[in-house]
Amino acid sequence: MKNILVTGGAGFIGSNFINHILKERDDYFIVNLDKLTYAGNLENLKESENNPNYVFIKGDILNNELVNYIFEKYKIKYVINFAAESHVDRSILGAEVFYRTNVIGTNVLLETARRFEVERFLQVSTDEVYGSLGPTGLFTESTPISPNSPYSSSKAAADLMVQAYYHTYGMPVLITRCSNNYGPFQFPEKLIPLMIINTLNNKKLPVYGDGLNVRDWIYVIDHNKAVDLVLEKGKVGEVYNIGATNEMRNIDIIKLILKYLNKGEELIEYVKDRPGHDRRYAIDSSKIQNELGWKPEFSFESAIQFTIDWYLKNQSWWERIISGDYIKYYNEQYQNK
Ligand code: NAD
Ligand code: TDX
Repeated sequence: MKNILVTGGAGFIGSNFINHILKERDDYFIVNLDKLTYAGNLENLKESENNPNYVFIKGDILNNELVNYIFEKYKIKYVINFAAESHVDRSILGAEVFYRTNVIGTNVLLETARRFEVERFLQVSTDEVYGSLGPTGLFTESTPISPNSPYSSSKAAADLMVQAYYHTYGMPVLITRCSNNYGPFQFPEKLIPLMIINTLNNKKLPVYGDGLNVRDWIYVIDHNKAVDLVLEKGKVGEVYNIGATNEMRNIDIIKLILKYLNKGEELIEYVKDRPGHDRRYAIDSSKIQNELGWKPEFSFESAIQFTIDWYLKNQSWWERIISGDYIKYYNEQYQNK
């Protein structure tokens, strides 16, 4: 049995990881440490909560004593660090918590993992650490780090720290850098779920700037399969880019959602641009494909339809979210645009 600490497992990607992996494998015992911030939601884990190979602990990765207790009690040998403040717009409204969780929190995990001599420590990073691309070219693992938002700078800081622990202490670390994810359980502050839910509610669809910014989209299960593979087979000290070669302009995604839901384009509203808005992300994932044999399995055409249908079928999941603190955030983020 492999005892794995998964942090941030009640969020979008982490919960999909746990639900998927517990179905696929019986050799993992997963301890999920999550603070349950606004983004953490135990409803995402209903199908896993009674699994004998799973335990949930509510707590903060910044809590040294708690983290130490978990490593000791559960004899943790593997760590996957998904826990983070993850939304760029929120980092622009208030950056401090991003540096606390994403940088210092990662340091607490690294230090503890070092003391307990873990076998693998996987840091879940993002393509945003590379900054922004012009109209051509792709991010490779050797593209220099050049983050532009408080969020991406906090993720880049964590990456550099993880690499320093490899070089200084010989810690068996791995870093994955994935492009934009979509799928079930994504918090509706992010582009795709926000646009689906606003469309269903006949609310305006706020497009930042000219709507021509490009993101490279990957279905969350493809990302998680890659994370699992890197944990098992990745070479320590290395970075692996993850992406599905699916670049799209924001406005085209929004139009696709409108069309699928049979709504008109009059809902689209161009608003003030995001400050420092990165123009284009695009991932070269040939390293993980050639060295570890990973490749994306889901086509965008079918997985985006599945995702929209999921939000249609799971209205009570997102209605509970958008009736709470979300209203305050939404008004602050979008009121003066
Ligand atoms: P999310 O915001 O949906 O979930 C984050 C989770 O972390 C939540 O459950 C939250 O409660 C938990 N958390 C936050 N602070 C914590 C703390 N101090 N202690 C313990 N738990 C804490 O984020 P996500 O979209 O699932 O992203 C997961 C990871 O993947 C992040 O590290 C993010 O940077 C990275 N990533 C995300 C994307 C994407 O498109 N969403 C792409 C590439 C990389
Ligand atoms: O209301 C909106 N209007 C809009 O035009 C929102 C929320 C977004 N956008 C644009 C901004 C981006 O160009 O859509 C694009 C995608 O925005 P987000 O969903 O906020 O994602 P992004 O900023 O690209 O960052 C995401 O991908 C990398 C995740 O949030 C990060 O956690 C991940 O690291």
